[in-house]
Amino acid sequence: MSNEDLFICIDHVAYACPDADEASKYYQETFGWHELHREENPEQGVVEIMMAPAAKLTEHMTQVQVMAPLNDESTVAKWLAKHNGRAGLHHMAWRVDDIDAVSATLRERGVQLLYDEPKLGTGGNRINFMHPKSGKGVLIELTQYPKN
Ligand code: MC0
Repeated sequence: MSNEDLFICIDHVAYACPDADEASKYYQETFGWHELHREENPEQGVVEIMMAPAAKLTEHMTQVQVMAPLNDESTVAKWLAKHNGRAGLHHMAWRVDDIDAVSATLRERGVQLLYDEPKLGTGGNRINFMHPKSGKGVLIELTQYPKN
């Protein structure tokens, strides 16, 4: 794949906190942001709320994903514990058109992806993650929207 075809935009930046409802309320009341979507993802061990300054999502808008652990086994619970329970930025997600092709190209370039095959993400997206070592200290998610 050529470099131009790899990534579309920053889809979202993920904020990890102990209480997603409390954080969403703060975003709404203080910043006037909107909840665009929410769901629980048991496989990832999170409840997550997609938020934006606009009430409607436009094509390349970056959202904030407010997420909290569903249980103590969640990777996000582990991350919060490591940070003494303090909320903060957890990862960013880069939108791709074809996660299989992008993953193959990244692997050829020596990037370590966490899963052999993409897993289910928010809104039915197909997702994978680059290990923080491959993201220069940042956990980076790849996310592909469902194809019609
Ligand atoms: C860990 N590390 C991070 C990090 N988490 N670096 C940057 N950002 C993070 N969020 C670093 C640690 O500091 C450590 O570095 C090394 O990675 C190993 O960390 P660990 O504490 O020993 O933890 P592990 O290895 O057990 O797990 C880390 C790993 C895990 C990234 C593999 O968190 C994971 O599987 N994450 C992917 C799944 C995930 O995060 N799901 C929640 C979002 P040193 O230098 O000390 O070795 S789900 C989601 O987002 C979905 C719903 C969606 O958007 O659709």
